[in-house]
Amino acid sequence: MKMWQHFFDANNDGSNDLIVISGGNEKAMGDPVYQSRLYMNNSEGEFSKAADGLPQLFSSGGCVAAADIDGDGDLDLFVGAGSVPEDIHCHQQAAC
Ligand SMILES: [Ca+2]
Ligand SMILES: [Ca+2]
Repeated sequence: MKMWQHFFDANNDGSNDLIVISGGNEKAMGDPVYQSRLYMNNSEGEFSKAADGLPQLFSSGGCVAAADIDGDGDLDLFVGAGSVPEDIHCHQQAAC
């Protein structure tokens, strides 16, 4: 299992928050272990996991970046997909 993290200001309060994504091929697609996590900074350097900060997506991640894609002044997230565990498993078998 691999993890990627990125600090960005999710709520535009001047303090960087943290997103952590997971990827790999140890678990099947749809496994909750692939759910990305968002940790909010309380402006004193203490982070707490946001209960409903991100949509439920149980797919293997491969990268994460933040930018204001739609130009509304708020940062948007791009989470790139990693490998598809079932595809890798298939390619490892001669009969695929
Ligand atoms: Ca913040
Ligand atoms: Ca935006």
